[in-house]
Amino acid sequence: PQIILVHSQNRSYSKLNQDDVNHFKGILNKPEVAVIEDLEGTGSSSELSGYNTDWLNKLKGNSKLALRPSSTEEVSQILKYCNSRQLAVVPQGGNTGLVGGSVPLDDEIVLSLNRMNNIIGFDKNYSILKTQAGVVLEKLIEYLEQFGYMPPVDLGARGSCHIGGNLATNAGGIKLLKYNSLHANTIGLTAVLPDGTILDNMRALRKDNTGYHLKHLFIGSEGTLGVITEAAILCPKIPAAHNVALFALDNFDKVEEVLRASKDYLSENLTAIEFFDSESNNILKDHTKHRNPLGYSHNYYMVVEVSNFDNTSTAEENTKIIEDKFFGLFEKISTVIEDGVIAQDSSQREAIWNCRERIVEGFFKEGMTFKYDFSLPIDKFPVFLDKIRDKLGDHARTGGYGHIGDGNIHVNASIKGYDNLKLFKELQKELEPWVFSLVEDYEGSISAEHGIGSFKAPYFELNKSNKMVSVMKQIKGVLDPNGIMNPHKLFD
Ligand code: FAD
Ligand code: 2HG
Ligand code: ZN
Repeated sequence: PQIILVHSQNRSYSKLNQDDVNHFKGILNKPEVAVIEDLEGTGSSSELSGYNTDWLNKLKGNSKLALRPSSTEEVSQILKYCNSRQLAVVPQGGNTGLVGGSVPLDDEIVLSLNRMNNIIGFDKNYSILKTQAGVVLEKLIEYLEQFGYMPPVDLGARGSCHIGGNLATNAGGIKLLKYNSLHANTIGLTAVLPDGTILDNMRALRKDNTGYHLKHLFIGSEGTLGVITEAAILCPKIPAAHNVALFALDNFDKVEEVLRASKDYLSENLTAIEFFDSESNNILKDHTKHRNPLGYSHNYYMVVEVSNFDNTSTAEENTKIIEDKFFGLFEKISTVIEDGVIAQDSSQREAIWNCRERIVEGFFKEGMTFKYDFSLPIDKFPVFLDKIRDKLGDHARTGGYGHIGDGNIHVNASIKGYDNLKLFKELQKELEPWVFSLVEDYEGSISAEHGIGSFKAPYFELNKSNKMVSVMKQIKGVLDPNGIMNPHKLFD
């Protein structure tokens, strides 16, 4: 069983009452499914417990009410009322966030987007997808396939995360290297401000230079400025063919060499490049059913995905093009790698990707995990990992993996099991101020892609200049003067 860290804060928001609940029942379509409540706090609603608990099982909020609107108009009415009553609100997508941003810290109302799950359509002329925010990413992948397109973003949580959550966190993932960020690919957005104002920017024009691009304020704002309800997203073509290779290497200099060679030689055909170290590989073996075809004796592993975009080729020609690319790459790195394997079919492709993507699951099963998500100069990755390992000693198993092509390393360190909360907290006290200031010394970022949430909020200001924080707080003050949106997330 997982221990849940109960987070309780004293704040000056109004206390939810029966009149509030009745009001929401009156304004929402299908109140029997749109309003989930346990005002008395009897714990009778197990459904509500899911809305209160984060993916990592580290946080357990105390919300008595989850609302599930079905339209932008309903979101507007909810927020308008909450704003006037000074009731705090946590927007929630698929609740897969890893930084304690998507659940209440106290008794905030959860505003879930999970009923706003309609795909609006796809414009093939301009390859723009229009969708409601609560659509699960995997559903968008499946929908776009019929047109030969795909979302520009993909990540391990694709089966649960919402596109709205992806936008609210500006999620990165495995495709960012090739297809760029959601900031770059979002053409239109509808967001609802805390006072109920609907900012509808869904005209979805590729070019529109009329004033400030307000949509960017909501992308990556982690639910602190308003609720994203719809989006229009530029989507790339599914490549005509693709394949994946796994390489094993004995030191980090060689990892860098393979990165450079892959970028140089494969150029636009390189669609993903990821790495993981031996401890991450061992964790995968110890806690999941996934097995590394290159074994467990190497120090580093890299996953390289190559795609071909030439639609005029036949399937055989496509396979040959990809093969040639890999053989060319092999020639360049044959003296650098210790071992390598190319997938022979789609199930082997999946198996190779699982070696990288299921590491998260492995650490989760090992025990309570310190999870860091840094951007760092690449030459600092190994020294940084070593320093964290030294600091934690035998108390934790520490691994490094991630999106090496983007300069983004995930450091996971798990203590055994979920029972020793005292040890976790002691280590955390030692580790965090030190580790976050080290990132600052290296001129990196304390969040490459997961966001700040509540876990990193105490350190956010360390990593940004005072002037930048001050402007951000001013923006927050203008859009959310009563501070009802996702309190204590982002800003401590
Ligand atoms: P939630 O977890 O529900 O919410 C995340 C934040 O966004 C919260 O602050 C919430 O308040 C806010 N929010 C959600 N929806 C809205 C909305 N409609 N309007 C306003 N605010 C909103 N992240 C990466 O960047 N890259 C990865 O490679 C990656 N891989 C992952 C793999 C696994 C197995 C898991 C569990 C997580 C991974 N994540 C990754 C983290 C997470 O999946 C992403 O941050 C994802 O974008 C969150 O989407 P969600 O719908 O689950 O949002
Ligand atoms: C990934 O890239 C995700 O697998 C999760 O961003 C990383 O859990 C983590 O630390
Ligand atoms: Zn990641």
